[in-house]
Amino acid sequence: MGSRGTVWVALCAASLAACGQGASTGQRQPGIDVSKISLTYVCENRFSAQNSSPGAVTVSWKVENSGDQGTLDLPAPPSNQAFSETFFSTRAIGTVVLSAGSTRIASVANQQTPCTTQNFPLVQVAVTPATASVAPSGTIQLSAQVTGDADTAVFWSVQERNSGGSVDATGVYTAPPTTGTFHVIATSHADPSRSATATLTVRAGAVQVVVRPAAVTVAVNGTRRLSAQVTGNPDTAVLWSVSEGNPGGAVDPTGLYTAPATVGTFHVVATSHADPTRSATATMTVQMTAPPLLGQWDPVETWPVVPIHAVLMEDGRVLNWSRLGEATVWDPTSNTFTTVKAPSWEFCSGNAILPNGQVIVPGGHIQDEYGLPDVNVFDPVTSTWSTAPPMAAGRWYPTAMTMADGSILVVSGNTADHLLNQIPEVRNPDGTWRELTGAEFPVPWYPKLFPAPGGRVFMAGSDRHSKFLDPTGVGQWIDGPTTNFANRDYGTAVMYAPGKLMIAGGAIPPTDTAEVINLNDASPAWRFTGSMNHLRRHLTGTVLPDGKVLITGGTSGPGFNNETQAVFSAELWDPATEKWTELSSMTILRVYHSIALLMPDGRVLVGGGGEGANGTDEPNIEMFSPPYLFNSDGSLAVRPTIAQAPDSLAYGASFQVSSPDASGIAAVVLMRNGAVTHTFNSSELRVPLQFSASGSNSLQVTVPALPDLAPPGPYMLFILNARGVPSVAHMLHLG
Ligand SMILES: [Cu+2]
Repeated sequence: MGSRGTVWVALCAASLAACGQGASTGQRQPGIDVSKISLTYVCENRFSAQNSSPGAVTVSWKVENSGDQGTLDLPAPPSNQAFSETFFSTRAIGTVVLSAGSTRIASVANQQTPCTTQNFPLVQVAVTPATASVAPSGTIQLSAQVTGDADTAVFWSVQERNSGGSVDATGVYTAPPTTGTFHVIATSHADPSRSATATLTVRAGAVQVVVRPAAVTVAVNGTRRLSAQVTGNPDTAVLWSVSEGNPGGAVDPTGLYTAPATVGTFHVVATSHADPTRSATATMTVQMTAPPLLGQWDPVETWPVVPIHAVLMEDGRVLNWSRLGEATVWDPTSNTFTTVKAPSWEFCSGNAILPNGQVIVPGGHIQDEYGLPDVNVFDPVTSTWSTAPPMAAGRWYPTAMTMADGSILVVSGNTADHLLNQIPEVRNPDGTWRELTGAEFPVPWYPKLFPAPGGRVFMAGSDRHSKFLDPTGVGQWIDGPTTNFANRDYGTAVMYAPGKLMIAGGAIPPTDTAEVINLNDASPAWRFTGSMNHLRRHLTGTVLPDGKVLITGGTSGPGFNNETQAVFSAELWDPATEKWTELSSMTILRVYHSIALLMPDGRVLVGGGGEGANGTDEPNIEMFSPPYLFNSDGSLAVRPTIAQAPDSLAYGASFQVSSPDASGIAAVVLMRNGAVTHTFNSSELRVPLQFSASGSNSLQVTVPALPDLAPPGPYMLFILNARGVPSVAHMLHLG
């Protein structure tokens, strides 16, 4: 309130007329000194009542000749100013009369002056879109912009309550099954007297069909999966067909196209079931040559639990846990599982890896949106959990990450009291916690946090306003650049090279856009890179040792977790060309609560999904072998091998890697072991190393001097040949 008071005083000084001089015409009344109360017109339908009497008073207002009225509790003046001011809005336009009981205090006309930031630099809320049409039971993402206060949070509500549909905490509106006109309200958290309304017309509108990809090149007899998106009708089914009939190939009811044995250009049509007059077409170019290598998915493997959280430990085993069931360790060498019951319910916690290789799990689950302050640590050497000193308050949906000095930063999440935990906390290397009270801020759940140059931390979303955190002392957020797309709710983010980030997908309805930033630049700025082949939400990005970014999972459909439009194909982004290549498709849909994790053998574990948001529970994984593991004819590539390398490295050290393939090595990289949940791996980093040949069987390699972009902990050392084929990793410890 203090900042708004300051603004108001400045406003009065700048414009006496706007401060309602002479507006106070009341007379003394028992109990209330009406001369101490005045009324001011501000702008639009906004008025202000000022109270300079020593105590709080209650007054009423009404718009003359209308039924519009209300009461105001005017607080006593704050200690640092002569009056308190209370703003209110009318619905009717006319002269407003302020009264105490039956005594008239003041009146002032609505001058119908537009509000501008000059005459009303206070909290203001806007909602986009302000008007929209949506199909019955359909969904639409609304967004709210709050200006005039650092606290830009809003509360969402539907004016018509249940009969008007529902809106979730992120602004996703779900229409009722009936048609009508309804209103969704965004109310400022900083100033609950401020709100904005979107008007939504629910009607069975014109059906729209979209097919992705719209153009495909495929080899003779090859296959390619297409997807269709129907909007404007709750019946999203389509009928697939090939315009040219059999000579043009075949398409099955799921959109899987099989090319004919002859070359040519053909057309696959998706026709709306709800409205057969609406359709969309993909153009299929069939050629003799084999398609580019698309990677390979291994068969589905059933797991004891849904891997919602997964951490690659220093010994190559994967610690994972779910909502239901107990935490489990998977040993990929023996394909066995060991149950390791955790001391707390760790679902929806943060996950990170300590410099000593132990897994730290801050926070956890009481019930949906209520978080534990518990901190548990898993030791891979003994395969046991231990409890550690708790945080100051609970955290449900926080992000935990390891910083350059080895301390653990935890940001966001809900407390045990169902409040957003706005104070970041740091676990010092000695295991004690300190609160970053100088960095109190309503950071949305599971923020995308990365180490940044200079010991800082960079937050890359999921909202548009990226920030730097100075974690020293009591901490401080420093505003960073704004992203180009909207809020990437349940999008993904990766650091594919030191200081270089990509964010992709997310939002409702989902986006196919991706953006990059280079934190090493003097003035880092987000810019769009190529867009993915598919719209994706609940996708997971995984950095590969060659620096390319693998995207798996997600859905193209609207709503929070739309399984009907899950995306099965993987995609690969090449930082050299900034282009995407669509890769082959997995078997199981992977949306909310699915994960992806780089393994030491260069494959990517993709699994999970479900146990929330009406999702299908998927206690299983699929291993993906990226294209870099194959020759161009599809046979397995011969991989370079590491004969010997150190088990631990110090910053700035120079070390030797023995390899019979040393002369053909083109890259040596450290990949930090991953810890992944909810679309984001908060531990994985890729650190290319300087190296030179040292004889024909050895490489001389240099470790970065600083931990800024390579925090201490377990890493995978890969060597790659000139074709980009990676070795199996040698696991080691940095720092
Ligand atoms: Cu969750």
